[in-house]
Amino acid sequence: MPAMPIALTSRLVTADQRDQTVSGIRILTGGAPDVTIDAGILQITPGIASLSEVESCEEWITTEEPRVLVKDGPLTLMQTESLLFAAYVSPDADVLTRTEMAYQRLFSQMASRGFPHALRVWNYLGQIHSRSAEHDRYQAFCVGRARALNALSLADTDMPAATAIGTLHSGIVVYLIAAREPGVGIENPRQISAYRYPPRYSPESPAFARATLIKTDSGSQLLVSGTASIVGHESVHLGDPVQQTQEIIRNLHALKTASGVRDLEPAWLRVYLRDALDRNRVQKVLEEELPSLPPLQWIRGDVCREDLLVEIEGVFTTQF
Ligand code: 3EB
Repeated sequence: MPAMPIALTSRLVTADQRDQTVSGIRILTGGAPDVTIDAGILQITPGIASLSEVESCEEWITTEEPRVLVKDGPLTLMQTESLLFAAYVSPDADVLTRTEMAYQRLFSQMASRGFPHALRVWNYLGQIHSRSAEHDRYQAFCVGRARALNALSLADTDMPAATAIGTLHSGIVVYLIAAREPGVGIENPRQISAYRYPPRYSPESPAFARATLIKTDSGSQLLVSGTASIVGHESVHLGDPVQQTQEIIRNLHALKTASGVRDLEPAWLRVYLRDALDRNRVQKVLEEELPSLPPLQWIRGDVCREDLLVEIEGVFTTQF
């Protein structure tokens, strides 16, 4: 665990709850990929669309002041005393090369600024299932990411929690939160670690951890990666959003147990649906299976395996 607690919190807020006195990142839904700076906040538009009636947005914030703000071509970043928030937006005509460039640029900034540990990374790209040569674009993305990270010899234990989702826009959007001290990578005993998947899913395995456990000034937080209906390395319950959601809840539960922290509960969850029409059925499963329903954000997104319909991520905390 980090020696010092990390001053990071995350939440879902509506427009009137936004607070200008904090710094961090705010994730906006709707619109094409873009990043703007609003005081100490990087406002990131990954190109995803909300399926919620009440528009809420995800914020990852710190009470620390912004010390460095940079906007330089595809890269935007903001640095505080103990955290680095960075985003990279680029065209995605050549996904493999562009992803490799994005990761090289982001991770070299992390290293040179003294924040070598990525705690959480999000990746969005358009047309995630279309094929170029023998690979689909998610696989090309995995190869580009792996090339950049292999060059840095990133240890398995330093893999960040991550998301990789397809959008209806074009472009690659990668954003991350990095720290001076590492979090603890948590793997799910019900699933093979993604970085050990057999090559049939991608010639280079996906480089991410199932979750990152961090210690913050308000207790332990488990930053949970996009979690799908995968057991071992196989997709299960093909075509059935209800059973996929039930499997995801088993995965989330196993992850929570594997973290070794007692009394963790979801502070909020983001649900990606391939098909907006599945929402009511998926919501019913969450209502039935979770002891109390946390704030939910519904997003239309393509899970990176074509046979999967639902993916859920979020943050579990000891205070709720
Ligand atoms: C999976 O478990 C589902 O490539 O960064 C989830 C989260 C998934 C992150 C990534 C992929 C990624 O394999 C897909």
